[in-house]
Amino acid sequence: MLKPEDFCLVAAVNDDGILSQCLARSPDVASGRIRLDAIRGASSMSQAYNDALDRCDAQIVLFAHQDVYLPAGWLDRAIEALSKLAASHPGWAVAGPYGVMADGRHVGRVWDATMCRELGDAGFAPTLVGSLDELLLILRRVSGVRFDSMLLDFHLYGTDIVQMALAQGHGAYAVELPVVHNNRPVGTLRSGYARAYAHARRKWRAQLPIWTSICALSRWPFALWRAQWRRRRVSQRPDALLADARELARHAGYE
Ligand SMILES: [Mn+2]
Repeated sequence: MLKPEDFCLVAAVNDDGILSQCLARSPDVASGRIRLDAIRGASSMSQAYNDALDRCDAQIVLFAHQDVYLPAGWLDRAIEALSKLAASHPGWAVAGPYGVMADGRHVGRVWDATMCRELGDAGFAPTLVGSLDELLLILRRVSGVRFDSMLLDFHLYGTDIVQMALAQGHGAYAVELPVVHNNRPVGTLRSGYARAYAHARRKWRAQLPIWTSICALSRWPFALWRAQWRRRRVSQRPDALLADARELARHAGYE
């Protein structure tokens, strides 16, 4: 059985206001039950996350966005769910509350502030996925799986680490551990995202197509173009959060 000391939480932070209104306000973090390692000035997410992995010795390392809120009781639920996962799927290496299966179907349960609704449904068993949403990645240190430090930018590292875990013979699972993603609209999938997409397409060319929560990685980037087109009217990302994280958690019934 896991214990609270077996967990460490890592976040790359570029807005301390958002951190304090979301992730740092999560009851398990505010009480100090989960240690938080906040990284500032990261040059790429995979580099920042690997550095954080080296700085702690926790068995279970949680990598979360600064705009994620862990509802009250989350750590106890995680201890139970991940202990069960280790019993039923001993080869698990990566997990998360929201993912996409190899056939493109989504599985998980999170409240999404931008969509103003819950994504996914309650009551699913741990499900093998080919990609996990980067809002929260749960890594099991004993697997030896790490982020690819060659990966630039701040995109597609969730899909990449899942594919690496699978390639190394481990499992990656969506588990029912709902959180609030107090996100703001993403204005563009050009520049940084398009660069990461091109890299991932080359790296995983033997596995394509790979479905992600944004669009499919495929030999021809039609899915990327479609996703870019759908976002053509999304204006600049707003500076302020759309909602109060704790109110969303209560509204969702998560606490
Ligand atoms: Mn986010």
